[in-house]
Amino acid sequence: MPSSYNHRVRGNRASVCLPRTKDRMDNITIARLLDETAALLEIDGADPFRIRSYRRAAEAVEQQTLSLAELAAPEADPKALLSIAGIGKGMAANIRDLVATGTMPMRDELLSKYRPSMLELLKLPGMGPKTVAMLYSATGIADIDALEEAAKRGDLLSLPRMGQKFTDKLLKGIEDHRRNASRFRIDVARDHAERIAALIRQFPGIETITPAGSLRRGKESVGDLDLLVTGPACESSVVASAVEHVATLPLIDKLLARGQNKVSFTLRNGLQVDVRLLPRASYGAALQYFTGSKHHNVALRQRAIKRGLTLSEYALMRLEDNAIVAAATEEEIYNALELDYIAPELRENSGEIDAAARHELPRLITLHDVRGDLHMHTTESDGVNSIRQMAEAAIERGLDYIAITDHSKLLSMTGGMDDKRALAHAARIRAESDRLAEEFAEQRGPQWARYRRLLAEGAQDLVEPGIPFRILAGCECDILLDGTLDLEDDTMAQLDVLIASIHSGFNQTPEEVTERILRACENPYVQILGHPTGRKVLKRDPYKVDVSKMLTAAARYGIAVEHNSAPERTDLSDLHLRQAKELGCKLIVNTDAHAVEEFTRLEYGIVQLRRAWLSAADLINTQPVEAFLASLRPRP
Ligand code: DGT
Ligand code: CA
Ligand code: CA
Ligand code: ZN
Repeated sequence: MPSSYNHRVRGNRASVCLPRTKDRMDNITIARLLDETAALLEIDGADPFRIRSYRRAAEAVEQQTLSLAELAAPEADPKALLSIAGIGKGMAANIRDLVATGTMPMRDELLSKYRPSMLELLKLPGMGPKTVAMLYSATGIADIDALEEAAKRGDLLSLPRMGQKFTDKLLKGIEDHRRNASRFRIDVARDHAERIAALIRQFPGIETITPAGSLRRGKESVGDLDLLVTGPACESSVVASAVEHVATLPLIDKLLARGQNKVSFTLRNGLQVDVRLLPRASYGAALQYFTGSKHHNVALRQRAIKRGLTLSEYALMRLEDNAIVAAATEEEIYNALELDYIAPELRENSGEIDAAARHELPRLITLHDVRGDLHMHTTESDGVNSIRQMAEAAIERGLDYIAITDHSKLLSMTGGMDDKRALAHAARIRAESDRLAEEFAEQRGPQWARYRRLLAEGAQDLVEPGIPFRILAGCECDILLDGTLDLEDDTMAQLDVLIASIHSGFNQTPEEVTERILRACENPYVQILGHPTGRKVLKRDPYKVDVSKMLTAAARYGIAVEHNSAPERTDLSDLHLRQAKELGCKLIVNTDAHAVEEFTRLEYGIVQLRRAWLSAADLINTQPVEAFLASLRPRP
């Protein structure tokens, strides 16, 4: 997935570089203060958009090579700050305050009520902003260590709603949090990789930046970032000044190491980054080596040795005379070892080398194979866009059909629908679908608009839109604690697509939750199991469901199992996905988008499917809409 960053950087390349003044506040300090303010606002339960504007500003600031303190100085052009993307009027005023006084009024006010370390507490189960604030005012506890001590001493038991059960759950949550604290989710890691790549690319003579390591292999979380850089500026005779550029990037928090062609540093959030600058001639060997995994590399080196070769981060060489056999590209290296090219997602030493030798690697699914997205929300429940907006965004992304699946009534905080509303919503969805079909027939509307635009842009292999885009009427219906469903059978019978999901009762025993899901599967109207394990990456363990039993039941009833692409979910691990395929489950990959922007999540789902060796044919929403509908569990 995350391929090389070859694109041109847009934006704030400075024409005049102002000198940095030592005693002025540096960018990273400003970014830290803005980020801290975002944390305090979050504890205060502020509007998410407001919180995000501080986080965005912090990112924009640390991305700047110009000194913000200079730009915010009283003598500077007042427009200078505003020219930075992500900084508006209000934020510019905040930054001026920070630079002039070291703080700003709102931050001071928040700091009189909270501590920034309380943000960590929000990451624990059962700890929302209100609880965290109550805890602090009652006990002064503001960080995880203090909370753990208090919980172990039994000090929390006297506080409202914090009984023994809560305390036990909390202690387990603290343990999990500690274990996961040093890892970062794939989407977070990728955002950082892109931001760093944009900065590195500002140096002339750098052509390609590729994230290697676990990020390139598509693991759902990564320990650190491994960025490989090449271009004329990376040839060994000149690499020193490019290394200097990387070692002085504005977003570096701590510089850990700096070698001839390697720089290691950490970002403010603790993420470690290893950057290696490499000559073109050995880029492929380095890419192969630093992509890993370690086990894949060990097996590959053994294969090399059997052929009288030796494989290193510099080249594949002949043992007898050190002649280079391959080094510039990974393809050459794999081919010289008599292997088909192995996609990074497969490099876990789980049979990929044998399969590559026998030319039996699967043709892995790609983003473009997906034709329909069957799980998304609109303003009818907790989404932020309309039916029409979701459809237009899906068309823009090249999809052929979607299902709108708002929540059912159990999730009252999301505005979930009762039977009557579900049917009325379905009627509106179908009306919108019909409207699109009419527009299509008259050669107007979003499908034709997109086609004409791409045509004008000179797109290759463009085909005229063949059939009208379809919006299917669905619902994400809650599975109640006892395994019954939140809508009447008669209602479900009138929908095109029915997803059944669990959003409650996470404390059920393994037997209870397994029984609950099996019972739901017996309902003949259930067609798709939504986010079937309920895990939250690095945050919440899956429900204690017996996954084998669940998948077996789904296969027996012809229920499709959803792989949810939200990067915090990606519900089914690669192992579960492989198991699902072996058991003959129908699989479906969805975005669960709550906003048009969230369609881009699909790639995080796809990358896990690839890690599970899956092809387009292993998913049912890679089919055209009629075939897809025919693949769903038939209605009684
Ligand atoms: P992570 O960062 O924990 O999510 O996982 P990786 O796979 O990115 O591991 P990392 O960052 O330690 O190393 C990146 C790649 O470099 C790794 O996948 C394989 C290669 N590599 C690093 N150290 C060694 C080593 O000592 N032996 C071998 N064979 N390969 C190594
Ligand atoms: Ca790594
Ligand atoms: Ca590393
Ligand atoms: Zn959903």
